Amino acid sequence: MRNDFETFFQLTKEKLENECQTTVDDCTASDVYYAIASIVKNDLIGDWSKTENETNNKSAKKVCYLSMEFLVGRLIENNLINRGVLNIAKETIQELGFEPEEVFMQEPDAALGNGGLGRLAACFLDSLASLRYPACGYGIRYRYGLFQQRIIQGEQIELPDYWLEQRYPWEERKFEEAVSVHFGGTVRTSTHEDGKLQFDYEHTDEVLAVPYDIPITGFDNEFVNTLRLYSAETPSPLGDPVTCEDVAYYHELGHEHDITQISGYLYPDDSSYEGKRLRLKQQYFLVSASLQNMLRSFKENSQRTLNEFHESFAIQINDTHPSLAIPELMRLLMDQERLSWDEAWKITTQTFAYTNHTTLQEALETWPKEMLESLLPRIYMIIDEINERFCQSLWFDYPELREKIPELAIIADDQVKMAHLALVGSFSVNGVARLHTNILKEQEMKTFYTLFPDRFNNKTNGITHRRWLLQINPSLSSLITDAIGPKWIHEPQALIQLLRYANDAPFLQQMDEVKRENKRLLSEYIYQETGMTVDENSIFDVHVKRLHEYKRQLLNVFHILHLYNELKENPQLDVTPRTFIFGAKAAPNYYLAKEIIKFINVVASIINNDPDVRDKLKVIFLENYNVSVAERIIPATDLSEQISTAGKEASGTGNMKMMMNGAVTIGTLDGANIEIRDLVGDENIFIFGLRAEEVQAYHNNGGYMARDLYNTDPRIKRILDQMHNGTFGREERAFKDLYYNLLYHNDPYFVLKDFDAYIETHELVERAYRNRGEWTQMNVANIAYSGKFSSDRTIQEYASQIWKLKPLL
Ligand code: 26W
Repeated sequence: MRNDFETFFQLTKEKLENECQTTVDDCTASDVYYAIASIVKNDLIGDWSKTENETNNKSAKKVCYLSMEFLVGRLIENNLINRGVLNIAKETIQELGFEPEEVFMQEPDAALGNGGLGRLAACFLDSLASLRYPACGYGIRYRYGLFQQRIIQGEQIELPDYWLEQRYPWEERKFEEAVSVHFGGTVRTSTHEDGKLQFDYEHTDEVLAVPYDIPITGFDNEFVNTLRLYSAETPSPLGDPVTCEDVAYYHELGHEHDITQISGYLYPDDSSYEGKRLRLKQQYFLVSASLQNMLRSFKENSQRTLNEFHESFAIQINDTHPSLAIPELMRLLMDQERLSWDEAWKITTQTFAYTNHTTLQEALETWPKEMLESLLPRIYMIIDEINERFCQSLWFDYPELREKIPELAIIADDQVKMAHLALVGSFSVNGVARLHTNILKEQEMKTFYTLFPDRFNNKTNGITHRRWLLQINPSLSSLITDAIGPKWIHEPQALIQLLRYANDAPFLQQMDEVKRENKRLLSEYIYQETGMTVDENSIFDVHVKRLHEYKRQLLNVFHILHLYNELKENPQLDVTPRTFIFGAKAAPNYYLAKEIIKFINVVASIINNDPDVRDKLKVIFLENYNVSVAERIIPATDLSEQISTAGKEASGTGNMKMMMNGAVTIGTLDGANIEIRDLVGDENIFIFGLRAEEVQAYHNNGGYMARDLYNTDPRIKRILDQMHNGTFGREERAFKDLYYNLLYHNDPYFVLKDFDAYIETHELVERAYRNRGEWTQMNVANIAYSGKFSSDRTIQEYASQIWKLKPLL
């Protein structure tokens, strides 16, 4: 089938007739989508079970990636590329009278994540399969993904994302592999005839965890791993409730809702922890189902003994959200497999590895003791024992740390600190960029680092270049392949060879044309979505990521307002036209973030309707920013805004996607921006602002007075006064809370402090952009050095340094 148009077209025709009950002449884009997805699915099924069987037969070690989020986006195009049939599929679609995009966009985004953490998990799965590492992603099959965002009169409105409305062609329901997860109830302690203590978990509420498997295809390698997403359903003694008639019985019991809502919706917070009971149920549901599944397949397939469980499985917990996996494995090994505490603990601490993704205090999870105790009594008992033994080992083995025990304890002030549990129960703890890992070692987890120095390691994030370059930017990809050959697709570090073309005028010309065409395509999308026309020759200055104060979308708007005020004063000002593009969802309960969205949109409506400036400045807020929208914006970006307060953005991954598509970064020395700068050099990036250690110094010693800048910098005074003196056509004191937060809460993210440097740096950007040759050379340099930021490099590091995993060759 691979490279034979006739066969593919014929297959499509049959699918349309047999599965979509339509014909080549009457089919819709949706029919064609289902037909092609079905062809690809059928084609990979064989490789899917072959991968599974080979992994088991060779009892190859497997990594299990536990995550509450997998921000997958669409799979159709990714799977067509990985299975090597994209071109013939496109030809077939055109032959049927449709545009490929028209068919691909029939697939809903699987938006089962909030932002960076969730998308990283999806990129990792793509790299694991493409590098032939046996792996399985474990997550929750939320019926509602991250909310759909609508901007109504400048304000964010959230709409439910019922992504499973239409049949989702990639998933396989595996009812036969369902397991039960137990909540509540009581623990009866007794002594077993083998003399050991016995813990019987009784009177529990039972929930059925039904797995839905999604194939994760490798690139051009017949390797297919699995993403297993669990759905919460009411246990039914009569077999699969979806197939058997007698479900009514449970309906009237009425607790069906309590059960099914466990996989109802994704919590839309990406930085502030909310101690919601349902969220805790979701976390335990995920880890118990996953571990029961691993233990079952271990016992069915492995020749190893339980004490060698960690030889068969490495389990990565994606932030603290799945860290209940540690006490759950202890429960299963002791209560089910009858191992002793020490045997179980030895296995557990050789199996788990933990990744930290944020140092924001408000994001750190601490569950109330009584909530854990009532919902998961046996798990709480085990956490309590882990804590007891840990504190005792501190007392006896580290007398110098005795006064720090309360600070290090897992349970303190009736709160269970999930980060401490993850740290004590894992053999590896990694940060996601060099600066972030150093901050963990020297600040956030300083004492733990002195305790367990060998556990700490850095794994700088990465992105899959197959989606974020090859798929979304085919014109740039073929230009690169024409220049340096196709090696980069398998070995992204080969992109470095592009440096040979940095002074090759024809190549630079073609690079320019590629970017210009991508900007034209995005302009069309912007017009279609917003009715706004944008100037393709303007600088596309892009700021797309979740809305959070530390990501400083506000600083970006202050630059725009500064330019606006300058132009209003002097309309002849010679500035290169700029199109500012924003995309950002705010957590629904994050008031200030929603105020910033409102502020951006008010500023946009003023500027875009002001005849004095609108041919020089345009501000676009693209609603419902998600994976598919990012795929449209990133190839067209000139300037990538990565302006977080230094020390706050653990890594960032959008910065890497922009770099790989030739965009030039304006940013602070934060997260992975530093490693981008280290590679491209100061001549190919625009760095400004406070360093992380300077920000930390202000936190430790004070000394920053935002109001002084208001009183001394007339540009800042003017902008802040405009913020609430009705300039923006809103009632008085419109954005008073943003205003007060800056002046009376002393600007916690140093927006005013970095204002001057930011403005100056944008002037440097202005100058550089005017020199087209120089700018295009900067694009080439950024692409050339982006190979390091492929998640293939990241995964190879995890595999060799943490998971001790070998590819299945
Ligand atoms: C409990 C609520 C909650 C939910 C999600 C708190 C924190 C999170 C995530 C850890 C937030 C997140 O996505 N962090 C981002 O992770 C990326 C992948 O490592 C990094 O690149 C980003 O810098 C980091 O903000």
